[in-house]
Amino acid sequence: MSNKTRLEHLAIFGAAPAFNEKLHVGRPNIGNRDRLFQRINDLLDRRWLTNNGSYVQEFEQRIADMIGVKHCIPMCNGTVALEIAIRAAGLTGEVIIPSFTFIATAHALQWQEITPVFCDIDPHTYTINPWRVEAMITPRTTGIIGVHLWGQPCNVEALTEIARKHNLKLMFDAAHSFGCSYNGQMIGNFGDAEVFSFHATKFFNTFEGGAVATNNDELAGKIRLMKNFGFSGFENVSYIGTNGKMSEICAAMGLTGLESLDEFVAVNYQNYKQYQHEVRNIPGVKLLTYDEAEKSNYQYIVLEIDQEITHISRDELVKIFWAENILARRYFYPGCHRMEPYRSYFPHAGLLLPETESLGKRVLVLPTGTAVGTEEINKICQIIRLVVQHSREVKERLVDASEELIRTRR
Ligand code: T4K
Repeated sequence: MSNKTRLEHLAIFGAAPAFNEKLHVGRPNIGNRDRLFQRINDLLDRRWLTNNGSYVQEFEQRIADMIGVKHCIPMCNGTVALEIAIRAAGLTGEVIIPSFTFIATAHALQWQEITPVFCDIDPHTYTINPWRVEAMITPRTTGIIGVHLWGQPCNVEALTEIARKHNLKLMFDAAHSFGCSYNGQMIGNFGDAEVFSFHATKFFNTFEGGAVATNNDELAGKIRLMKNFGFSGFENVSYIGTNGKMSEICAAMGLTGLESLDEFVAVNYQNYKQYQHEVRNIPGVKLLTYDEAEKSNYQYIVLEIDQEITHISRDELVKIFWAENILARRYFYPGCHRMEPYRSYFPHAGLLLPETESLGKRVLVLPTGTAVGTEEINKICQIIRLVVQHSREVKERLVDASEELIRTRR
């Protein structure tokens, strides 16, 4: 890892990259391998690999207890968990969601021929703007799905009030929010249901996985049947269903990860504080802050670039990072409304989404988690400082640097 103190040291201008190996956003956290291998041996010995095995049952109990929710039903991934929750809750017609989210939120609806209606975000919290939601309600609207973006809770009270007033279902895509709280209560307890993702890239993972949390017994009953083809006995099917089951090996990974959860959060917190400290005096660069009075998993390091001040755009900075083997991501650019099929269905959706359009151009996500340490963060922030300090010169020289570099370094 070389030191970067002058523009000639930047890889985009021909120097060696800051890191020999690519530094990814979303490098999985791995718990205690011995414990994991013990569990894998055990499930192999027992020859019970899936279909509500004992590890899945134990995992289900552990996560429900941790969240303090009546039901937290493990699934094969977050997207299928969303699809099942949407179906079980009886959503049809149109459902209001933010466009500023991962595409799975929209696809989980459209996959079932429910129209996602894109609502703008609040410019301060970046979560769905409740004051804009009401304007999007039509006679076809059956629900609202808020997204606790990057672990930042939505304005749950306002959304609950709107849902109650208009007799709509309220759900939350809580893919980023496992282990987070809102007003002291764990995420997983709000709305009709909340959906977690335990994908490899999340701070807590089960390789692939997800869960639906709900305090509604009837809804939980439906979800349990639907994730297992609708079977309510060996030869009795009660509903249309699918295969949303979590496997034993995924639950083994989950149980092992839970034993290291505090450590994962502590590392994320430490990284977050270091990033916060290092970028605090860089003009035009703002780090997304988490409310430290709440529980948080600190899993996303989100930088907002104000180009008016930095004179360097978010995209130029990302280009510079990639040349250094720092694979910063532009989550969630360009917004679901600018991706297919929604772009074709609603070509003018952006007109109603000014904050979404604007935020999508300003933010980038940086590496954190147990794969990143003090030295790496130091180096990343040194590069930001160097680039912002010499932004005008960087900009001029960038004109000559090719897009090709990003593509080939991936
Ligand atoms: N709702 C929201 C709001 C979500 O953010 C997500 C998923 C969902 C719903 C759906 O949940 P799941 O069905 O996925 O459980 C990644 C994840 O695949 C996705 O789970 C996540 N959100 C999204 C924000 O990020 P991509 O397409 O950006 O992934 P990819 O393959 O580019 O990986 C990201 C980085 O992680 C790469 O730089 C490489 C690194 N990586 C990845 C994997 C899989 C590793 O180092 N090791 C690995 O094993 O979507």
